[in-house]
Amino acid sequence: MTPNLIQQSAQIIHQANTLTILTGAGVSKESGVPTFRDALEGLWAQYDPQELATPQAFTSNPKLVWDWYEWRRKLASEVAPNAGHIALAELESIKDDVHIITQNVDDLHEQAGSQNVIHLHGNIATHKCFDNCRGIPTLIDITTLTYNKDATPPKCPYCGSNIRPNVVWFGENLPQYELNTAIEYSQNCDVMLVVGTSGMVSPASELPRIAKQHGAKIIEVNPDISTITHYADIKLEGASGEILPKVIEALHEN
Ligand code: BV8
Ligand code: ZN
Repeated sequence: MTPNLIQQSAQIIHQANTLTILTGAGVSKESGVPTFRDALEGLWAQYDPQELATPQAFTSNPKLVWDWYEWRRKLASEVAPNAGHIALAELESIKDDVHIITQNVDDLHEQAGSQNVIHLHGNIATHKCFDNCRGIPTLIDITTLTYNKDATPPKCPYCGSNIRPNVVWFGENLPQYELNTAIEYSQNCDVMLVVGTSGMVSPASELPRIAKQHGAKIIEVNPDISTITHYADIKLEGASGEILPKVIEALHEN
């Protein structure tokens, strides 16, 4: 990928008043978090992620789905942010008015020092009552519960229903505040940096389109083609952990 594209991207970011960043599983790949389509190993390999990540799957086989999330939660708790996360956190310190919107359920952006990250699809490290018996969401700290690890999922201490991960499943609405804020940040940015997403899942996949329609420049970082690529102004083809530090370096030269 030509250094010139890095320079151009740094120039555009340097001139931006408001920068919105949308990330997907690709930004966490170099930390060792499998992308959504890769997160199917071992006994889950025969399942389609969109089948597992649904309220129907949890209702019909709570243990299978719970254990899949426990495997992913444990993995996410054992890895560290990579140079891509760190570069984005640095971008927040270099420029005012930078907003990060993520589809990821890990907290690697926060671990890298990013503030006010909008999690569109929830957070795998927190849990709630499946029936939200005490209001949406009825968050439950499972570390305070004693339950038999083999008889998973644990039960809600208030109503006895199953406890589930505090993530957004397919067919479920996104949390209202996060979605409205993400749409606002997409409508009001000069530049949107889209990092490591295939752009296959809506409404997150619509945010770059909204930004483009509102006049923003779109810079995409991805080693592969996504649904955003054809309308991106600049495509930085490669791994975010390698490319984003170079963009920061070029920004310092600006
Ligand atoms: C909703 C949390 C209203 C859980 C997730 C039919 C047609 C169109 C849409 C629909 C349809 N039927 C239903 C829908 C709507 C549906 C949807 O979009 N389905 C798709 C699959 C067709 N959306 C929903 O259901 C949403 N809710 O719409 O509510 C509603 C209600 C009722 C009925 C209808 C509508 C809820 C969606 C949220 C689901 N939860 N995650 C969990 O994590 O388990 S989605 C999950 O998958 C992730 O959060 C993320 O959003 C998505 C995965 O996408 P990516 O992050 O982009 O990851 P992916 O693996 O795809 O790609 C990785 C990319 O990284 C690749 O491009 C790769 O090249 C790149 N990469 C790899 N390495 C690197 C890299 N990039 C940079 N550096 C690297 N090193
Ligand atoms: Zn309950």
